[in-house]
Amino acid sequence: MNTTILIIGAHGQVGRVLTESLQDKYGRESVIASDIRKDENANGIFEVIDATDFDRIKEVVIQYKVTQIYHLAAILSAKGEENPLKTWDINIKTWLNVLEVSRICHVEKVFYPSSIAVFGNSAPRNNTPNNAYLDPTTVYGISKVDGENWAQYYHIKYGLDVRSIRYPGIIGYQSLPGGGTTDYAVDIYHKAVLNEKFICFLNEGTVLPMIFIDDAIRATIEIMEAPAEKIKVRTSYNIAGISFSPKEVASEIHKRYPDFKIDYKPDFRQNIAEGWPRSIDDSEARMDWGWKPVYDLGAITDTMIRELKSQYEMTI
Ligand code: AKB
Repeated sequence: MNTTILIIGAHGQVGRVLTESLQDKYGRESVIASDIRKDENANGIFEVIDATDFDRIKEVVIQYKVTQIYHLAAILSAKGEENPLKTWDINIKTWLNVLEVSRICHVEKVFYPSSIAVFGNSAPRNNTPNNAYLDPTTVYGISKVDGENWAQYYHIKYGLDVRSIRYPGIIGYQSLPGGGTTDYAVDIYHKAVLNEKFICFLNEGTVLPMIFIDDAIRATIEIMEAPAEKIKVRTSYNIAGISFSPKEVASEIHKRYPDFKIDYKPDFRQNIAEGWPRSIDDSEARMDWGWKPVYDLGAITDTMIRELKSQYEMTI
């Protein structure tokens, strides 16, 4: 059977880049990007889908004979705390809709993005293992733990091939993240390139797990393409890129922009970050389906600055 992919939440930080990568790999005619609002600049097939609407997802899946779904729509950690019940409702309802449509319509594979936000105060902070105790402190984290368990439930009960990874903070130049606790690590590069001072909402020493967008997209496609028998964890896999603090990014930026200025004004996101791991043990993903990150902080910084400079120069 031909592969036809539906991406739900294609306008987000991961969605935009993943859509392009999947289009390159499978051809434009095989990828249906969707989001809650229309994209006038969409390259390729685009459908408006509000993922809280079960019938609409089903309609698109049937219309295009979808064989794979990547469900990327969610409210992230910081934004989620503004309205916990709405966040719970949206994150869980959209996911259950995707699982149920996939079951009914015999979708072959489904991708679910989980997060380091599933961990809380009971997990070891350093080298947090895949199977650590999960007691998240944000509603986003709770919804991701729940979502992972639903993934496993659908796999065991219905044989649905759901695969998932726990993303660290993702750093990319193509689009801005929206509403996360790790967003500072993208914003800081924009300010550096624009020669503006950066006010960081985390303390200088707050170490968090991060990953460059190219590594995150590669991990996503690799887990989806791995033979089913290699996927031994059906909740979600830890993946690690690199861990660093705001001070360490700032010092990498200083090497390239000696006049770069940063101030630290921690807000409520500091508390969220303090409940998360400092580093991640991703040995199960490495062992089971061959995961390996490529980008370190120097390479991330070089790429971010080069790409953002050229984007801003183009808009001047
Ligand atoms: C967030 O900060 O909420 C996200 C995440 C780590 O899942 N980037």
